[in-house]
Amino acid sequence: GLPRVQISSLSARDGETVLFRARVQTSRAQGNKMVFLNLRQRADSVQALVTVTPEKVSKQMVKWTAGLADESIVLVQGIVKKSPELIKSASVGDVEVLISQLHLISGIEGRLPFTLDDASRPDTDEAVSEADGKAPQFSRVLLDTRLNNRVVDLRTQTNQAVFKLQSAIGDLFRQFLSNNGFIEIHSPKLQGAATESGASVFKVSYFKGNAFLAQSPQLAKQMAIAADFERVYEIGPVFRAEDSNTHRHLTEFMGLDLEMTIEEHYHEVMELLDGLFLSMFRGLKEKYQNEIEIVGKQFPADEFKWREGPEGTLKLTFRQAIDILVEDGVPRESLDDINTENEKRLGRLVKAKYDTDYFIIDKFPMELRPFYTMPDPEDPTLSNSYDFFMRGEEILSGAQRIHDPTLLAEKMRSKGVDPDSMKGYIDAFRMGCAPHGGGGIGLERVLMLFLKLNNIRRASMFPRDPKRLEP
Ligand code: ATP
Ligand code: AMO
Repeated sequence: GLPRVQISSLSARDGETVLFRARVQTSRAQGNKMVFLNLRQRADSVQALVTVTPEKVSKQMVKWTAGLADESIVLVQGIVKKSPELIKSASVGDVEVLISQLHLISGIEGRLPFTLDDASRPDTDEAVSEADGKAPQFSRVLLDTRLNNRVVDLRTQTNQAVFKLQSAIGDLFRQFLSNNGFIEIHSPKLQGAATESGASVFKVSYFKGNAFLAQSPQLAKQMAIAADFERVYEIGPVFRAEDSNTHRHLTEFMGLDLEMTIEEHYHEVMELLDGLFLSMFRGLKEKYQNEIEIVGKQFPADEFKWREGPEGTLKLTFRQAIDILVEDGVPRESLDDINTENEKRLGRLVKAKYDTDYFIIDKFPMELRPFYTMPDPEDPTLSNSYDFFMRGEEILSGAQRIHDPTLLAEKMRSKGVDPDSMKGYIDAFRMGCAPHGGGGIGLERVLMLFLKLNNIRRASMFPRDPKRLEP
């Protein structure tokens, strides 16, 4: 039979008879002798016609075609014809297909919850975002409705691009680390104890006892360093039992984690992480401009900005960050930690002053960081730790780690963690371990903030939050 073709190739096939499978995006009957179809493959679409012809197409076929439900999948055969005028509703708008045969491959049961056209407009939840004066044309479809019917929502051009970009971030992360001597590891997600904080761990039954879902590959990646792997990374699920119903918390997210040995200074890790982010930003901008623009039509955003060249990425100490906020009028007493609101405020202040959406803060107070964080040797109330930010929101957290087992056990106790519950982990340091540090990135946060999607659920194909375990 005929080879099957892609809709995207049709412009180059004027006059050919082609066969392809596609979804019916829309159908529109004109009288009882002709039907216009808009046929779609992922982000590409073309106009097709079914017209009564004496030898091939009967009136019944036209009638049947007119009754096809939107989003049905059909196999069509037809001739490609240059179209006299550009068809604006189709992405391949310079040709149309005159259909001679059409088979239904998969139909629709009942009615779709919303049309793709509706799903392609910003939902009303968007009204909460900074609508910069312009009134977008809101759709009636709320985010919740989209997520309940995610399969249909994911078919929009926007979402096809969003998840292509999500995949690209993973690719760029892997490429950069692989080029820099890292190997990929796979650590267990079933754990005997909590690693980050006891409050945010999911307990699951495990035969006659209990197990915990990993809140981070923290212990395993450090133990890989104790085992002399020197530079390791992992892309894997991270589970957090946080009852945080916010725009940026999920109960399961994809962690991009890495850990490496340090020769002299924890800044070696910061530099590497910075190089990693810059290579991801550049890679996205250079290779995925088309996808970024497509998403921008549904989620308008000012272009993501970072600093290049000799001055490099802006780095502030925690103290400097606090000073910037105090200077802007935030009472110093309220700034033991930087909460989400102040984080965003700082992001805006930094953007105004330094023209960047990306920066680093280091030297956090020790008391704000997890037990495995290395104190600053010059001031033990501070720590050799850092957070990275995009558009004023945290996307990475990391630090140099304590590799001395005695100090580690002491810090555990002071944070209310029982060292006996992590014996295998502390033992790793009793058997000798090089100085090391690393960081963990939330994939969905990076995607959300790069594209300014305003809600992390849009950056997750099937998001999990305290109120959602389905679909
Ligand atoms: P990370 O970004 O490191 O995962 P986080 O954002 O959860 O951490 P926290 O210090 O626990 O870090 O919380 C930071 C902010 O997140 C808080 O200031 C608060 O605004 C918001 N937040 C956390 N939990 C909740 C919650 N249950 N409800 C509403 N907001 C929350
Ligand atoms: P932390 O707990 O800060 O650090 O997590 C690292 C990064 O993961 C993302 N993230 C989240 N994304 C979505 N939903 C959540 N509930 C959520 N919580 C965190 C953020 C955050 O910056 N073990 C350390 C990392 C390390 O030191 O290497 C850790 O897990 O982008």
